[in-house]
Amino acid sequence: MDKKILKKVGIIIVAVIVAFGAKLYFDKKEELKKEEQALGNREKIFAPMAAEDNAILQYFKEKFPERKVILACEEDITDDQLKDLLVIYKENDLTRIIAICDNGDETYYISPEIPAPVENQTIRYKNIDKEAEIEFIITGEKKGAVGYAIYRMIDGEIKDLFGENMEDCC
Ligand SMILES: [Ca+2]
Ligand SMILES: [Ca+2]
Repeated sequence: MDKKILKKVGIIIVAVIVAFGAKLYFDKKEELKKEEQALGNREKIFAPMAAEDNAILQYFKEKFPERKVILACEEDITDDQLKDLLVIYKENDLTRIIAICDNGDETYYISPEIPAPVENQTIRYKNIDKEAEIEFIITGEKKGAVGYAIYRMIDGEIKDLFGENMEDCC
């Protein structure tokens, strides 16, 4: 091979390496962008903490002053167009979840409580079967053990429909 050709081949190799490097750089940037979007979506996926002046939250605090609210999230969980409230709270070292439902006549229905994860709790509302009552997914941890379960209000009770490792984190 003469020197001219060698030089051309050399230039092409360098160009390929530069292009490849640039591609890696942009791929990485794209990846970071996606991660950022996922983090932004996190806020949208998980139900936010109810406002301090939420009427049901105030009712709960007045009725159960000994219960420390960890997470309270508003949603209509009884499919009657009236907003209800799921409250995860701590009382005597026990972490529980309870549903308080608006009866529509300035009274509230209080469901029996069930065990809740002790740390890093999240509530996500999603009508999984796209029918009637909205389902809710509760996740959490206990000493690093992660669990979750899907629930629905049935006959005034929080019913566990499906779950995994929930007993390890409650
Ligand atoms: Ca309701
Ligand atoms: Ca449903």
